[in-house]
This record gives sequence, structure tokens and C-alpha cells, in this order.
Amino acid sequence: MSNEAYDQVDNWNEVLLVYRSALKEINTKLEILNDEFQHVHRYNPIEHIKSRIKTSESIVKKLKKKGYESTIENMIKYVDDIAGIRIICSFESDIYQIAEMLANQNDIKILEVKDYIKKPKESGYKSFHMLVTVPIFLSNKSVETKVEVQIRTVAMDFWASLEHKIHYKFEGNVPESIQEELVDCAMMVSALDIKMMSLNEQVQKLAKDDEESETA
Ligand code: 0O2
Repeated sequence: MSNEAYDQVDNWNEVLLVYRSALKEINTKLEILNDEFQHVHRYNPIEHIKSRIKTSESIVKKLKKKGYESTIENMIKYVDDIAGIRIICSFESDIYQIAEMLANQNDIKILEVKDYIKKPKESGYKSFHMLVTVPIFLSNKSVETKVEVQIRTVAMDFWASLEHKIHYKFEGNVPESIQEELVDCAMMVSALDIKMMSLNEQVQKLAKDDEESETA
């Protein structure tokens, strides 16, 4: 390997280390919020968290699609989801609470918000996306590092993973009848989310009434 090529690999490894650290930071913040929520409200808003570093093949593919050369500078500048974290919640209301709690932390900067719950994509896709930066403190500098945060319910996640698999299977050319069925399923997912949230509210209210009558 030439010296220049070696420097590139070394630089890329340092960049990846920073992105991995950013995922760790956000993960820790989320764990703390979840624990506190459990302590105060007696339930966990977060079902589970998945995080990943985008593969170099996908990064190069995305840059190519956007018309940029594959350089480390372009990757950092134009690929917003090198570090991605997906938070899966039980209820739609949890999504906005978690987003707000994260946004309120003063070391987190919000670069962009895409609310595909209020305004779903044509495909039926629903999820709340937040592009944030978190500072990573290295030995001689601090680096504001981008992380794409996707927050969705279990039901939305079920839909998105199936749709993603179907898309992959048909290499993007999904037959219209299947696309229509997916839109139908997305509507069922929304109806289910609303019903489950209302059921949960009723249960919480009953539990609260019980607690109050016991202490009266
Ligand atoms: P992967 O493999 O999940 O990483 P940009 O990221 O800015 O180039 P865009 O579309 O403006 O592209 O960003 P957006 O809308 O925030 O979507 C980014 C990610 O959301 C996607 O990443 C998917 O993970 C997810 N997503 C968006 N739309 C859909 C959809 O219709 N169906 C499913 N299943 N997922 C979706 P990537 O990089 O496309 O893919």
C-alpha cells in the first residue's frame, strides 16, 4: 500500500472511531432517559434501540447518487447517516417525548427534523427523523459529529422492515398492486397505533384512580 493510500485508510479509521463514539454517546443518553422515565412514570418508553455504522459500500453508493466524488471530506459533508440510531417505542406519544428530551440536552444540536408521522411518505412510510450533532472529545480536539436518529413505534418499524425487504427483492420496481397493499397496511398500522395509545391511556388513568383512592 502506498503512503498516501495508508494515510487515507488511517484517516478513515479515525473518522469511523468518531462516528462509533457518537453512537455510544447517544445510546448512553437514551438509556439514562429511559431509566429516569421508568423511575418517574413507572414505564419504559423505549422498547429497544438499534444502531449501526453505514457500510462503506452504501456510503460510496449514496455519494455517487448525489453526484459527489468518493472522498473522506465528501462522506463527512454529504452523507448524513454514516452513524444511525433507531429508537423503537410502544406508543406514538413516546416518540415526541423522547425527541423533545433529546433535543433539550444542551450539547445536542438539531440540524434537521423530518416528521414522516405527521406527513407520511407516499409509500406509507411513517417515522420521526432527527439529524443531530453531538460533540466527541478526543485527546486534542472536539468534533461535532452527525447522527441520524429515527424514532418510530413497533408497528411502524414492522411495516418499514417489510417494505424495505420488498423493495430490495424487487430492486426498487415493486409491482403497483403490492405498493397499494403496502399503503393499505400503513393505514392499518396507523389505526392500530391510535387504538393502542388510547388503550394505554385508559389503563394509566385507571391505575392512577386506584392509587388515589388507596391514599385517600
Ligand atoms: P438505509 O439502508 O436504511 O440506510 P438522504 O438520507 O438525505 O440521502 P432522504 O430520503 O432525504 O435521503 O432521507 P430520509 O427521508 O430522512 O430517509 C433516510 C432513511 O429513512 C432511509 O435511509 C431509510 O432508512 C428510511 N426511509 C426513508 N423512506 C423510507 C421508505 O419509504 N421505506 C423504508 N422502509 N424506509 C425509508 P437510506 O439511506 O435510504 O437507507
